[in-house]
Amino acid sequence: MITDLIAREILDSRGNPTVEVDLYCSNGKYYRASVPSGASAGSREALELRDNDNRFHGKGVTKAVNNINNIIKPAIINKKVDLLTVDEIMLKLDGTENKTKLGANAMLAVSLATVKAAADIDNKELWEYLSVNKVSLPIPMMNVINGGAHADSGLAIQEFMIVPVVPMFKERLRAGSEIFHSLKSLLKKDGYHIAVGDEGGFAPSLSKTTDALDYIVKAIKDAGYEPGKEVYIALDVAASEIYDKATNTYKIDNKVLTPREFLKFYVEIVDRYPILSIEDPFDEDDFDSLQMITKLLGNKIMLVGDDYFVTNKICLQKGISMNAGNAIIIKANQIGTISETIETLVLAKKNNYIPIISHRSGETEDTFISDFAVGLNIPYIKTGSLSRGERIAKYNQLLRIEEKLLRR
Ligand code: 2PG
Ligand code: MG
Repeated sequence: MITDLIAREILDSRGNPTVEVDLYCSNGKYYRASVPSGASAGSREALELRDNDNRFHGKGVTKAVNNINNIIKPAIINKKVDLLTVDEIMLKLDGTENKTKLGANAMLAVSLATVKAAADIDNKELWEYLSVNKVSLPIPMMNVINGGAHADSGLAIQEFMIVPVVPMFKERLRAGSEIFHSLKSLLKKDGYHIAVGDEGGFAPSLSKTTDALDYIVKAIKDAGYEPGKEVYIALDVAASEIYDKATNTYKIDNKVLTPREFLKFYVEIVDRYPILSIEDPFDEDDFDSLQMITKLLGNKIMLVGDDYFVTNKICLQKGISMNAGNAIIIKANQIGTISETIETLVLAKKNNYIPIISHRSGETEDTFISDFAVGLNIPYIKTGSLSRGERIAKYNQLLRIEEKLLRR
């Protein structure tokens, strides 16, 4: 039984406030969870409730914290420690389409803590508790060069990721680290800054997409791996951030491209580089262009919807009905509860959309997504670069889970 719930305002990896809760149960223990926050958030995401007052430049979350302490808590005290029960109570209490009453940040913190508690009460590891049948370690998509809204590198594309597909998670992580350090040496040698962006990737002042891609290919080779065989490249364009609605154009590489020209650009780079996936290639409202690129490149690479689908069944259903995209980013805070996140995941799998579990650019030390990836057999995980504690925490948790699985 749930006996108490305490919410508080903590800071995320960018130093902005976010929500943390401790959920107390009748076994005398408490379970802690905290929620992440995006910078390039999709406009259809559930509401992240912020105070918008004079504290923390308006980013305080005391309203969300108070909603937990004053509205959610009395409704779940003495209830069973059960995800569906708790989520249902919160969804009823909120009663809005976009979680505008309670805030998705408030709801997710409680939802997360509830699953953690339920797993422990069941004497299971979180990944084990979440598992349906098959479990697996995900392939990491590691964001080694940051651009867009995550860094002031000058690069239009938000994320340049390396994707080591070698067997064993441990070896994938090793490859990532080795390539990250090779890349650091290469950039340093050429006189670029090696400071890192929000997700721990480098933010060199490169202005051309292909320059960043060339550096990555070189770094993969320098570290002793074969590009296009052992290690691939993934991009998150987060195109809504470089889109100009008035002219229906995109700003990239000091050029202004129409959707058609942008499509041609994608075809060219996919031809030239070992690219495995492209996320949010066009503005989040332009499903037609997503449909077009899926038709053109869908049998070769993953076309991933993040801002397009926002982990929302209805948005994903639109993509499915149009054959727009063939993969989906799963971020629990886009929708607000774990049970809805699982529903969207199930819908994606049923329709052969490849799921990719993801962190946010503003993170905490919570490693829930690592367990979620393994337990729900999600093939890919995006959780940043090979630096910054909040990113590494997720990778380290995956190492521990792999070790445990090997000993079984
Ligand atoms: C994304 C994410 C995470 P943000 O766009 O995929 O990398 O960024 O959390 O800023 O939306
Ligand atoms: Mg994205």
